[in-house]
Amino acid sequence: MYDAVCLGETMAAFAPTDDGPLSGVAGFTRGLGGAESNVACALAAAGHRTAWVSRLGGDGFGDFVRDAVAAYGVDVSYVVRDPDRPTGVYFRTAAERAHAEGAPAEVAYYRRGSAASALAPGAELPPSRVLHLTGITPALSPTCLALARELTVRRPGRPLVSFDVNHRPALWPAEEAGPVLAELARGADLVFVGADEAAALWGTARPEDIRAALPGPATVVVKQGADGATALTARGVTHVAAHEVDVVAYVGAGDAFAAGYLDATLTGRPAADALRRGHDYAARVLATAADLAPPPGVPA
Ligand code: KDG
Repeated sequence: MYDAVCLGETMAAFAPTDDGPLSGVAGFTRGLGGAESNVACALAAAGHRTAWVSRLGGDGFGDFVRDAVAAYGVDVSYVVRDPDRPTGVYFRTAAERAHAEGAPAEVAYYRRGSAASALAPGAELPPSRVLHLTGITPALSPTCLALARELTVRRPGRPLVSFDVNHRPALWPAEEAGPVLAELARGADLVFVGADEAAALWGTARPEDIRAALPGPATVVVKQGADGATALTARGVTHVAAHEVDVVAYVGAGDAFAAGYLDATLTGRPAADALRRGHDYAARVLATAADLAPPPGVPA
């Protein structure tokens, strides 16, 4: 029995070595780009028995992603290699510096038809205490959407289903994503959502209104950026302020927050501790350019 199983696509992610728009950036550094595997890596690094379930191409990027995730102590034996499809790839600009110049961050995905987009109902998942999913998977293909629906059906004996809404406007517009992500969130036991993304998807950033829009999950955690985070559980409402951080890059911070919250939940801690641990994990990632903290024993 695993403590956590995380399912979703991981790409070879290319972060720029220079500022500016994609058209002008000449150099990139390769890393891991996968919200769910980021959570798996952080939980494994914290000592939890963790597996990542996905599909990768038979290419060199697939080898890189598999080995880089495994280096955190995550079991990658449930990852299927598909020789007929590529591993997804994405490039991004230096988001925060681009924002400072008033330009939006650019993300260029090369993932349509990727090996992971062929994930489908019936995927083999080992038994676990927690199953972590995100709203990225249903945006990848009709079969990925069907799998997300299958995994969020309430049935006796299922793991605690954790769902990070993770709306990606580059994959689908809010009008299309909103109802689907609400449906999937209602089938989960623990939902993470940013106040800003809830506003874009469902027209409200107020934690109580988001909770009312998502009847079903036992717990809804609303991330409010520098204002902290609020957990709405069956026992009540808990708010914990965020740490003050000199932000280097936001990418990966939401995944780190979810991992911290899940780490505390797996060890039986109450919501206030889980929120605090979420902030602790997020702060470490916010203070670096990387999407996730390095594997244990490797300097940042
Ligand atoms: O969550 C941080 C990145 O790793 C993530 O955005 C990449 O999974 C990703 C996606 O699909 O956008």
